[in-house]
Amino acid sequence: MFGTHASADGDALGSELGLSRFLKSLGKEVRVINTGGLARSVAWVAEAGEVEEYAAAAHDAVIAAADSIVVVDISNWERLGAMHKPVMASKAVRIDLDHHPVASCPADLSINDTSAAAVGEIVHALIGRMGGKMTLPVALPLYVSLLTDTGSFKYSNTTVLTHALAGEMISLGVKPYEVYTRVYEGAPAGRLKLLGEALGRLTIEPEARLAWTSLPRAAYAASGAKEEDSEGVIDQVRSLEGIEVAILFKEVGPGEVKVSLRSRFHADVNAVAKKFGGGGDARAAGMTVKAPLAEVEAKVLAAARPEAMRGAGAR
Ligand SMILES: [Mn+2]
Repeated sequence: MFGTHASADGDALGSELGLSRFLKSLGKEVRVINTGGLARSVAWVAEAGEVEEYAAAAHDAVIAAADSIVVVDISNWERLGAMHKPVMASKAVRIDLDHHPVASCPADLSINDTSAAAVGEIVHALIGRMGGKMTLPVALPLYVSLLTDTGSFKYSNTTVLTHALAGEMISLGVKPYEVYTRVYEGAPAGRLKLLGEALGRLTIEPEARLAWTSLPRAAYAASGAKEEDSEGVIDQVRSLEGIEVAILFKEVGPGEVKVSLRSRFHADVNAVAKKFGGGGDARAAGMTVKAPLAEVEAKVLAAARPEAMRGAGAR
């Protein structure tokens, strides 16, 4: 039995499918149960009915009777949402597979490797340790997990191992161009329009080595976009020449703002996020702040500007 966070992304879904398909090939009885659906860009990786959406009536008995429960790619088990309670009440052996710094992990067995680019790498190693044979149905979701968590093999977490594993998966029949196209080039119109809204509001502060933008509720309405359509906007802001820190403010509700922070080389955006009750790592962090948009912008920018100057002139 598997679980991950809401709106399962490429790594969450890819690692649970990779491991569950491998275990099924050994004749194990496996159910993949998630809360909060799958991200649109990667939902195609799952076969029809392969991932079940958690419902208390259908699944509490299954969770209670399971021998083991594997939770993947989730630094805080509270993010299991409605499934958290039955998972904790079960007598099953709880296993955690993760590569995030752990916030809350009440597992019996935890395999956490923060040097892994994706949980998919950990799953690959586990299958190897079990003497398992890698096959295309297992390799495909694991490839998706590597592809998405490394930003198409370009983030700083990408290693020789990541590329070696991708090479192995390609040799098994994974088609990089096809996978890339299915994951990244199915953009709905709303996503591009929302990017336009974000770039139209871009503020560049070259003297502070910082760039930021905001997506108020009106921007979502104007573009017909969904919450998840802002994925990737922050990368566009960070791509700007000469900046160290990029910030995106998303108004997710009245008086509630989700903030994403990215840094290029020197600034520790995790330190900024922590001041507002959030977290992440030095290059990528975020938090949700309950206050009006303009107020959140002012406070976060004031905290981020000195951090953006860290290491200025060091290059
Ligand atoms: Mn991950």
